[in-house]
Amino acid sequence: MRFFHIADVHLGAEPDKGYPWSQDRSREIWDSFRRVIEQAGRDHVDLLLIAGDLFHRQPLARELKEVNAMFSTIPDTKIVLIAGNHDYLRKDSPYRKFPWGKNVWGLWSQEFSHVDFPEMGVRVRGCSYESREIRQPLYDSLKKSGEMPVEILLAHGGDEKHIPISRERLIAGGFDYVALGHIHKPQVLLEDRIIYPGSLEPTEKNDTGVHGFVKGEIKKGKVRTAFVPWAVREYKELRIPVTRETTQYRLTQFLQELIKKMGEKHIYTVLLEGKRDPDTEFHLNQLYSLGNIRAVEDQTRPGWSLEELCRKYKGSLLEEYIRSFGEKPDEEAEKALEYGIGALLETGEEIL
Ligand SMILES: [Mn+2]
Repeated sequence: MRFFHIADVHLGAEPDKGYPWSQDRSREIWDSFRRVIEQAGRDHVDLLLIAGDLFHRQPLARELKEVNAMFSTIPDTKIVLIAGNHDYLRKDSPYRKFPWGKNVWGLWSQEFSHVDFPEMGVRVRGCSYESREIRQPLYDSLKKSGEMPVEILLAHGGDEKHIPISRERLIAGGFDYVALGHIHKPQVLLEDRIIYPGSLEPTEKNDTGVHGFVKGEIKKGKVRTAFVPWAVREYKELRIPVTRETTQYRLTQFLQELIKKMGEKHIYTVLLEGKRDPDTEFHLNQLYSLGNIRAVEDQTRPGWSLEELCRKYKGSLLEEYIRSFGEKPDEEAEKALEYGIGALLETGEEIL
């Protein structure tokens, strides 16, 4: 028996609203989802598990129609889904009354329920969110029933406000596989057994790293899984080392080449680090056009030459101040020293 396990697709999300690539991202999230369905068809997957937050917010009826149409293209694949905290089952949720296709099962209740597939010897158990938050650790006391050869738990949560999860208790539950959702970074709690695939596509800047889904096979009660990288893009952080020699021009060149090397489709947060020439001021605005750049943060510190300063301001308060830190100040002291130098220089030469 072969399965795909996806989670946190967040259809309808508009990542990085206001940025030039935001609309593309909205579309890419839908595309990525459609491509998984197509892949499931090509791979003759028996079971597609969707572990909550398929939608970023309440789904619209016409969006469910779209999703259901995609599902109908893989009639031999059984699809089981639950609602997460983002697409929770409101009283009027279209999830409840939508006429799903024959191969689709929604566990539309906050009470646990299950669906059995006798031909596969598989039971899938789970529950949906009926509100934005569930603070009770609902999965803690859940146990495999023993009524079916293979039992899968479809679960969504793992933080304080969204069904807190205890790894030990999940393991003790004895399920053959726990298909988790909610945490956007892929995470294996127990190899081949209890897994967060992470969000299919990253949906915000903190979703750094690779994204995709889990594929698995259950043979004679033994589960084997593999992570499938799938997302079109990644959020990446670029740390740019700056020295006293770094000019605006060189910074621009360096960043341009780096983005080319790392991939121009990715979305970047740029951090400037190190010690710059105290006289240099970087024009951060000019860097944004070099790629999909969300933010540029200048964390550089002025690289004073203490000797030079002492020479230039000989006999002054500034020299006295610098000398007071001794030959080799530690890192803390050095920061204080730099801060002090900056402040003294700013107050003006007349008092120095
Ligand atoms: Mn969630």
